[in-house]
Amino acid sequence: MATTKELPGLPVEERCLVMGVVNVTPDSFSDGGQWFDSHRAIEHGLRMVEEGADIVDVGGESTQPGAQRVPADEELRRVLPVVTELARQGVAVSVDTMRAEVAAASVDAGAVLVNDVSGGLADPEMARLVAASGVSYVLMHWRGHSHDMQKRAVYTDVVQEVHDELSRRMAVVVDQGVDPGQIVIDPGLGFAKSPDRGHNWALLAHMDRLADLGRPVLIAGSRKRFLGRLLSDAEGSPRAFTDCDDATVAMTALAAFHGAWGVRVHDVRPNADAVRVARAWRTGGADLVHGRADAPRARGGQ
Ligand code: PMM
Repeated sequence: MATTKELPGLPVEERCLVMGVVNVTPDSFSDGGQWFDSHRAIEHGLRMVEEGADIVDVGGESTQPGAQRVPADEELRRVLPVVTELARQGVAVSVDTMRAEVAAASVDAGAVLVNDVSGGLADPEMARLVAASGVSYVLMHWRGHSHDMQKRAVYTDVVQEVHDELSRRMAVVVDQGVDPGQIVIDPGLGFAKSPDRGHNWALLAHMDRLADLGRPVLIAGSRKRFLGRLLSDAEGSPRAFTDCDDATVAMTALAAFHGAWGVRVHDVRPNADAVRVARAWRTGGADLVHGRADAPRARGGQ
């Protein structure tokens, strides 16, 4: 599985890329409320770049299980100032949205990646917008909106079904004009995947099957419920998501080692370290310079 893929507007590194998450929402399960204020969100995004984020993913709508939708104008109000300022400062900005209208305004404001958790299913205009703008596009496996998505976590063979559903979605968006070279695929960990039935782990274990689709793979399991479930205490109570960052780093190291194109994470610095360790391990240090990996901006200078 190749780690290096050129995608429009995005950095190219030999190692796995790190996408830092800024949820400009009052209610995301992983960091809800912390970055709801746009100034704080911008500062947080810039800090993540200093810590080693290659891309900053800005979202204005929570997609946690059970979440209700926010109106488009409110989503725009949340994300646009943050996208605009980060892009102005030279950050590779991704916009996490299911709406073509929000994606279009964000691309106009400088976003280089549209991260659509619905894989084009939530908004029939999305594929055409992505095609016309030529930006990179994360196409995620999705079976329906968050308010009832866990009811759809029913599979006979989760790896095969996610593979086939992603393949069909890719064909549809390509038919609508998207160039396959714009697409990153994502198994959608936690989206219509049951933490009780091991769906997320099966997908991680068989990431190579998804890579067979011929496009880079993004792994976005940071702080998700299946990690908390894995690390449940002796009484069976899940570990709080706030205490799952170490497990996230372990997942990042493994995903990077096994060829993920990128990881989407909340706590950037340790994950930026992990992708460098994975790269050095995988290559036996062949591309290190005097034993050094590439440094994040603040640590190594420009
Ligand atoms: N998960 C969330 C939000 N955006 N984007 C992609 N591509 N893949 C994901 O799995 C994904 C996403 C929800 O998690 P959060 O509350 O931590 O942002």
